[in-house]
Parts: sequence; C-alpha cells; structure tokens
Amino acid sequence: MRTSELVTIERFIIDQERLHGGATGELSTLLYYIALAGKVIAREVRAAGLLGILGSAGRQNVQGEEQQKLDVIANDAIKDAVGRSGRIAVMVSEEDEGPIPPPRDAQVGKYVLLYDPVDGSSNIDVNVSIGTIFSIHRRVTRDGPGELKDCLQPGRKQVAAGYVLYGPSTILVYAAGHGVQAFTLEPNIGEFLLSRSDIRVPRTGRYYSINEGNSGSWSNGYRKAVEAFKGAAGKDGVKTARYIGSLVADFHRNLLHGGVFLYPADAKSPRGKLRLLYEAAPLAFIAEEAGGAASDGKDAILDIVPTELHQRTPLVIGSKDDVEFVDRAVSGA
Ligand code: AFP
Repeated sequence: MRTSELVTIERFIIDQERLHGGATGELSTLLYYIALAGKVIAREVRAAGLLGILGSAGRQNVQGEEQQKLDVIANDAIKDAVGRSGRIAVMVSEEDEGPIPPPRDAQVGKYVLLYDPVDGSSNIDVNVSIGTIFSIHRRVTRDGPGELKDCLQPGRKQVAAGYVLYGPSTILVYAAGHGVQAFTLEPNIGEFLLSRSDIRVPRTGRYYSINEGNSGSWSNGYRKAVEAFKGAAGKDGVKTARYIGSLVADFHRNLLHGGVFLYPADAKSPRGKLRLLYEAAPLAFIAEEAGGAASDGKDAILDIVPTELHQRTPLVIGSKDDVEFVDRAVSGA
C-alpha cells in the first residue's frame, strides 16, 4: 500500500471535520491528544512485565524518578496530555475522587473528559488485554474551570466516546456521531491507521460474557437469560461463553462478532460493579452508534441521569436482540 493511501487517525479526524462544516476543530484536537496518550500508555503496557524486573512501584528509575504502577502512569499520561490541550474544562478519572481542573497555566476549553485510565488492571500481571475508556461531553457551565454539573450529564449527551485496547495489537475505537471506526497502532511508524470503518454489531451474536462465579447471587431473570444462552430452551440461540475480565476486551470482541456482556447487580455489588460515567456510558454510546444496545437490565444506559461521579450500574451491552432478550427476562416478561 502506498503511503498516501494510509489513513492515519489525524487525517481521518481532519477529513471528518471538513465534512461537518461549523466544527471549530476543538474536538479534533482533543481526540488527537487522547490518541497521543494512548500511544504513551501502549508503550508502557508493552514494558509492564519488565516493571517488576527493572523496578516496581516505590523504586527509582535511572533518571532518579519514581517508577510507578501502570494505572498511575496511565492516569498521569492522560491528565498531562489532555489537561494541557487547551480543550478541557474539567476531567474525571477513575483514579481521582473529585473533578480535575486543567492546570492553572493551561487554557480552559469547552469539553469534559471522563476516563478510566486502565480498565481490567487485575489482568496486567498476567499479560492479558487491558484498555483505556473515555467519554467526552460539552460543558454546560459557561466559563472558568468546569464544575460537578458539567460532569454529571446523561450518556445521551456525549459528543464522542471511545477506548484503546492494549491487546496483541493496540486498537483505538471511537464514535463521534458519524459511525464507529477502529484504528490500529502501527508500532514502527507510531501511527494509528484506520483498520475498520463504520463497524456494525450483528443483531444477535454467538457470545455471552458474564462472571458465572457470581451466579449464586443473580436475580432469577439473569439466571433464566444465561440458561437460555446455554441452550436450555433448545438448540436455537445457543451461545458460547467468553469472559476475559477486562470490559474493553470483552466488549470489543462482542462488538465485532456479536453477543452480549452482562454484569448484573449481585450480593457483592448491589448497585452493579461497573462505573456509569467512564465505563458503561461511553461503551453504550459506541454500542448504540454501531446498531447495538446497552441497558441496566431495564432502562437504556444512555438515559440514566447520574448523581455521583463514581456511580455504579448493572450493565447489559452488545447485540440489540440479545440485550432486549435479557431485559425481557429480567423484567419477568
Ligand atoms: P479491575 O480493573 O479491577 O480488574 O476490574 C475490571 C472491571 O472493572 C471490568 O473491566 C471487568 O469487566 C470487570 O471489572 C470484571 O469484574 P469481575 O472480576 O468481578 O468479573
């Protein structure tokens, strides 16, 4: 392929902006900085297995700097790259309790970024795929650093959402209202190149993904839905179980091949385990944009009005027919 035929994420973003006149370019710059942070995190993830050998958290590297654990490194990479982009009014990270204003000497922008720097951190030590998830809203306050109410907006109001999956290759998937695109990092030239455009999730899929270790405390509805996926109701609709334990990786597989990921409320997590603002809502935005669906077992995730930054929610996400099937089972229909 000729170099001129390669579509880098930067080129794609600029072309999209030209197509949609009236854009100021601010969102494009923000996405660019998120992609940049994704590349920095990907580099750290590749060396993560060496952190224990070369110096774990609490030790110093050769420059005399503190060597940090991956989630701290990833959190700082995003805060630093995006916080100084001039496009941000406020940020929310899974790793920080409160809203994060831009640094004092940085320009304040009109967007709100909510993110999970490392999703699936228990998989880091065993070299299994992990990810970064992000959600972008437009601020609702007028000026100055953003406030809590800028952060507590329903998912339906997102202007863009995406994730970076650090697997055998590093893949950035995002949606900004014009379909879902995937870019794969070409490590030798350091560019994210367009690898799939306009991803559509099949209406029903072959996989179901749930932590069956928690089945003892599921409600009857979830139990019935999972039994049906295993074929209790006959051969039709029988699914195969796949559960990685990194939401991004489980979601990505089901996005491409179809299927449903479930994390219901249970005895350990009575409000569900996953976080609404920077896990469930951004993935729900992508799922809907790709023709899929996402619910909390009853209502669309994107319609939930958040009341807390780190609010949890049950999550059923993936192929539309499969999500609706689970919702019906949960409501007892
Ligand atoms: P960690 O980041 O603590 O590993 O949690 C990952 C996660 O939030 C999500 O990525 C997984 O889908 C889910 O939790 C797995 O949870 P269980 O280990 O309870 O199945």
